[in-house]
Amino acid sequence: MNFTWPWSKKRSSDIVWIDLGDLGDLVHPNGPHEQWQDHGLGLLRTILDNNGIQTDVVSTRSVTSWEQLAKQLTGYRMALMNVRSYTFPAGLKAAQIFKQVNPDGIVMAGGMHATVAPDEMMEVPEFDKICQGAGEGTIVDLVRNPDSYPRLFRGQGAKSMADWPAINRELWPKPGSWLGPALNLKPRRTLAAWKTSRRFNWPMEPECGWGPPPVATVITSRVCPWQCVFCNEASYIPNMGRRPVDMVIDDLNALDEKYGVGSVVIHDSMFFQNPSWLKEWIEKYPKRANKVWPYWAAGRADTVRQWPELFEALIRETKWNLISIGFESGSDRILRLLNKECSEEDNYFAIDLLNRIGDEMAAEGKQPPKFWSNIMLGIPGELPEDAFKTMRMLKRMKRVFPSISYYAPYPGSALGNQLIAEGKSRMSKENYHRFPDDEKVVGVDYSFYRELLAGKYDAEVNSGLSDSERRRGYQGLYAEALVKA
Ligand code: B12
Ligand code: SF4
Repeated sequence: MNFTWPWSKKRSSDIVWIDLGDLGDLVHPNGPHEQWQDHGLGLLRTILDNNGIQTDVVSTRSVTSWEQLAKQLTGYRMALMNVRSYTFPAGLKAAQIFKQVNPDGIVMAGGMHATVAPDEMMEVPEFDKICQGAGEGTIVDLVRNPDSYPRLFRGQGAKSMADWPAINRELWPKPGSWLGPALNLKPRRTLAAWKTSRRFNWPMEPECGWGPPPVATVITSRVCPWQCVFCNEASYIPNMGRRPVDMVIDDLNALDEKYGVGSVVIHDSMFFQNPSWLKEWIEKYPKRANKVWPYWAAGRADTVRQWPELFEALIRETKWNLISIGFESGSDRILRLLNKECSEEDNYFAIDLLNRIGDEMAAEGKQPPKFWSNIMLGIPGELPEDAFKTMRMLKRMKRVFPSISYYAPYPGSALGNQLIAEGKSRMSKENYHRFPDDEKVVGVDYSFYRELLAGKYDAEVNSGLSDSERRRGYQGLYAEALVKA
C-alpha cells in the first residue's frame, strides 16, 4: 500500500534546514539529551527570518526512516545544516539523500565538525559549501550568493553575544508525529511517539528530571578559556563577549510571558567564569526575573575552590540547584594527563562544599542542590587504581546525578588528534556518535570497565570509605549512568 504523509507541513520556501541527530530521537527518544534543540540552527534560522529569508525545517530526529526523510526533502533548491562530529554520520546521509532527490540542489554545511575536521567534510562531494567557525555574520549573504564563496571558507562571528537576536523558538523542529509509527503498525512506538509529542512543550523543551517543565535552554557565554586535552572548545570559536545579564533575564521573561517557563538549562560550556558577570547575575536575576527559576549550569572544581563564596551565593540566591562539574577523574595522574588543571584536592574541596551547603539547605527545609557529575573512564594510560579512585570520588558526593562516559577521541582536541594520528581511534565516519558500551580507543580494556561499573570491584573501590559512602551507588547504578558519547 502506498501512503501519503498527511502530517507533512505546507512548504513556505525552497530552502530547507535539516536538523541533525539519530533517526527517531524526536519520536521515541532514549533519553533527554537527544531531545535538546540546536541553538546554532535556531540562531541562524532566526537571523535568516529577520532578514526576510524564509526556510523550512525537517529533522532526521523526527523521522524513523531515511525514506521518510527523502520524501520530505524532495523539491528543495537548497539545504542547510549544522554538522557536529556526533551528527556527522546523519549529516552525511542526509546530504546524500538530498542530492539523490534534488540532483541540482545545493548543500551548505557549517558547524563544529566543519571546523575541526574539514578534510572529512571535503571528502564528501555532496557538501557543496563548507563553513568553518561561527556563521551569524555570514549566513544571510551565503544563502543569497552561494556562488561567491569557495567550497571551504571561514564564517564571520559576532564580537559579542549582545549582538545575537533572541532565538525565535518556533523555528525549531517539532517532535515527530505518532502517525508514522501507527501506519507502520508499531503500537509501542506509537505510544512512545504520542507521549513525546505531549510532553515536549514545544517550542520550549521537555522535562528531563532536572527541573519542572517547560524547560528553557539558553546560552550566556560561548567560550571556555581552559584547554583540556579531550575537549576541542579552544580550537573552535574565537573569544566573544558574554550575553549581558539584563538581556538573559529579558529573554527568559519574554519566554515566560509567551509560553511559560518551569526551569532553565544554561547550556554554556563554562557558566562559572567571569566573577563580575556572575555577581551582576546574583544581584539582578532574583529581582528582575518573573520568577527565580531553578537552573542547571556548568562549573569547574578549581574555580569553585577559588571563589567559594560566589559559588555558595549563586546556589542560595539564584537557585543554581544542578551543578554540572567536569570532575572527569579522581586521580591526579590522570587529571594531569588530561591537562584539566584541577587536582584531586580541588575536586574534593568542591564535593565537600556542596555536601555541606546541601545538608544546611535540607535542614532549612529547602531543596538541596545536586551535582551533575561528568566522569570519564577508559582514558588511555589509566590504571585500575586510577579508576578505583574515580569511583571513590563519586561515592563522596551525597547528592549526585552521575554522568559517566568512556573517553571519546574527538577530532580537534589535542588528545583526540594524537590518537587519530596514531591510528588508535575506533571512532569512524559512519559512527562518530558512539554508544556507552562501544569501544572507542584501541588498547583500552573495556571489559574491565564494564565489570567495574557492574560492581565487581566494589571491595577495592570501597576500601577506606565510610559506611554511608560505601552504600552510595548501589550495584548497577553507575552502569546505568553511562551516557551516549
Ligand atoms: C549545548 C551543547 C550540548 C547540549 C545540546 C546539544 C544540541 N542539541 O544542540 C547537550 C547537553 C545535549 C550536548 C550533548 C553532547 N555534546 Co555538546 N555541546 C553543547 C555546547 C556547549 C553548545 C552548543 C551550542 O549551542 N553552541 C552555540 C551555537 C550558536 O553554536 P553552533 O551550534 O556551533 O553554531 C554556530 C556555528 O557552528 C555556525 N554554524 C552552524 N551551523 C551552520 C550552518 C551553516 C550553513 C553555516 C554557514 C554556519 C553554521 O554558526 C553558528 C553560529 O555561530 C557545545 C560547545 C560549543 N561551544 O559550541 C558542545 C559540543 C557541541 N558538544 C560536544 C559533545 C562531544 C557532546 C556529547 C557527545 C558529549 C557527551 N560525551 O555526551 C553529547 C552528545 C549529544 C547527543 N546525544 O546527541 C562537542 C562536539 C565536538 C565536535 N567535534 O563536534 C562540543 C563542541 C563540546 C566540546 N568542546 O567538546 N551538547
Ligand atoms: S572540558 Fe570544560 S573546562 Fe575543559 S576546555 Fe572543555 S569546556 Fe573548558
